[in-house]
Amino acid sequence: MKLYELDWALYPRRVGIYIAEKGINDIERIALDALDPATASKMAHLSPQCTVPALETEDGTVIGSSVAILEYLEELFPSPDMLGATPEDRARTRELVAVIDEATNQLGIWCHKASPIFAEREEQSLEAAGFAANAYHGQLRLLDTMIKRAGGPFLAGPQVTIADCITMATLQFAEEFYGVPVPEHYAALAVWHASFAARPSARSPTYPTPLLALTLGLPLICPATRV
Ligand SMILES: N[C@@H](CCC(=O)N[C@@H](CS)C(=O)NCC(=O)O)C(=O)O
Repeated sequence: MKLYELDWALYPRRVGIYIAEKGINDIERIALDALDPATASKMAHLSPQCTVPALETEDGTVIGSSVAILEYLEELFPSPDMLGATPEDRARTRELVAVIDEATNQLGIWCHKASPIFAEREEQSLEAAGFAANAYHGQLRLLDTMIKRAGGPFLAGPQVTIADCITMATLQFAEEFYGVPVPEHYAALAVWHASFAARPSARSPTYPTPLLALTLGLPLICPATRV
């Protein structure tokens, strides 16, 4: 199997953190270069989504969505279980994934509409970005409530699930690439984040320095007003 990725970018990090947690060694990792003009056409050849991560399976099937990749790998490598042992546990994990997926979508809109890194590619709108910034924090607030109910130490309860990997990827990318911190007053989320960030799977990647010059400081350009 081959995993095509930008090894520092948000959605590929979901899979990178998962692979490290799971201890999978037999996937060939192919890192693309975000600064290489040829990368976009390489992605376009991989899948209709034209994005990474993209997993090419042994029979040549290409899976072009991070959550589908994680669920596929769970089927191939069921141990340790990172989805949930019962239908109810699996529903709980998927519920968390839906919340953080929506948070990630809103973070994406916030960045695409306000960060200078997208200024030449997309129409900018501080109004749209501001709505998205608040919606991002609304999803984090919801996650905070869900964590309290699950009782920890992980998002869905006693075991690490794909929801932890996906959430870590978003919070880490928001903080380290765009300068968006995890609000400390979402106490359960902040405690979970501090603890999961210390795991070897969550070690910070190296970001392309020329990009950081454009991305860091997003909240200074367009702050969230309802945090
Ligand atoms: N829904 C997709 C989103 C993947 C995605 O947007 N990946 C970004 C990197 S983090 C990408 O490849 N962007 C390339 C582009 O938009 O041109 C998934 O879950 O995998």
